[in-house]
Amino acid sequence: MKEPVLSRDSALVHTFREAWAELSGIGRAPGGGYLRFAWSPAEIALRDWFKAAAAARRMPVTHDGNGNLFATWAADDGRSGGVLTGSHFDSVPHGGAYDGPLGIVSAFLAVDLLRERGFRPTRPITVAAFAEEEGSRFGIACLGSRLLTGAIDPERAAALTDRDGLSLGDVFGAAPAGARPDLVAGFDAYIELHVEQGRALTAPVGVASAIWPHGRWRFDVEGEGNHAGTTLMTDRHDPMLTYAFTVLAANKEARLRGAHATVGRVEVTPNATNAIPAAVRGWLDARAADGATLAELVEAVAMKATERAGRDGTAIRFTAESTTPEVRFDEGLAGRLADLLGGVPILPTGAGHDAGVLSAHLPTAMLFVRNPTGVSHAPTETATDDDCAAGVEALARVLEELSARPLVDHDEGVGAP
Ligand code: HGY
Ligand code: MN
Ligand code: MN
Repeated sequence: MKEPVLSRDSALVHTFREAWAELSGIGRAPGGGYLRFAWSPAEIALRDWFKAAAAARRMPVTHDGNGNLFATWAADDGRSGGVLTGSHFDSVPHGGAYDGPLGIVSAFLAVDLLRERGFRPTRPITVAAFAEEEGSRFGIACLGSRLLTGAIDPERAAALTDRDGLSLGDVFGAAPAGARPDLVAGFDAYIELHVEQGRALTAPVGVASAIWPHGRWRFDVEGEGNHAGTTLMTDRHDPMLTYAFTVLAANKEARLRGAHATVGRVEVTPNATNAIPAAVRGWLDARAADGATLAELVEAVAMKATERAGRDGTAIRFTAESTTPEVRFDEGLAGRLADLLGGVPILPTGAGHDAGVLSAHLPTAMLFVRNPTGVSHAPTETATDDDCAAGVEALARVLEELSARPLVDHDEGVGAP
């Protein structure tokens, strides 16, 4: 793979390193990685960083009533529209440093780079921080961008509760604003830079072609709580057996289909060493290259788990909590950006992003920054400063291109020539 013509000048690497250091201590978890749940003190500190970074660049900050923040570099002639870029601050529990924040820090640094080069936007450039992308607190992935685009009802969102029973409405003090078509329609395009979350990208920067369809299915297994020591084995209705079988079935059915599945979260009632559980609740994360395979995978797991429950004398129920259809990014835009960046790779991802939600509403593209180990959603997630600087350079070029030669000319409301 030829290395793309992206400057890796040491000044930019140094600038990135300095900016990155401002965030790297925020939300660091004692057990490793980061704890940056939406609206937790750590994520609020990152929101404060966002506001300070915007103020330092004379970029007014607005919000959409759904927890999403926007900082805008206005066009000299006051024109509206323009390019939206950004990502999210929130993390999975003990997640890595780069998943999300890299896209926001890179966006502000790209603005700096363009200003240093004397660029003046003919269309605004807006940096966004989307709320609750991981769904680690309220269970729905991309909650902020789904609210913004009307992909989830604000009343339903307000009723979502976290593991302490606090609802989004409690956090917000009211129902979120919900769909803001006025805001979304104002942008010409959305560009999200994100650390790659697999090992497929072998160049410093790549462009996304698609996001695999994926989702989260909660499964509740009801059994019969009893004494761990005195209950005869033949008298037991142990939901942990059905749960364990479901986990193994998910792994097997995914491998059979070249799909991905795991159960990373479980709750046991009463969760006591010397009691047969009364109930076990697990969450299946399943993903596949196409929707039909994903549906078949989940169907197969549910069927086998239900058969097993019959044998265990338990009952199992599956509930889809958060599903995301396949996203195929605009091929023309992806190709145009890959060419602009010197012929960088174009590749799909199995990870969900706010870009996946926005892509249903405006021309959207993603830039990936190489992840040398492919590890993500874990403390050891990493990217080199060199590659991150190449990402800033790439994003600056893309923003300049799309701000100077917009995809949609709001004045005439037609596609750019
Ligand atoms: O879970 C995902 O795919 C993303 O990292 N939120
Ligand atoms: Mn993530
Ligand atoms: Mn992410």
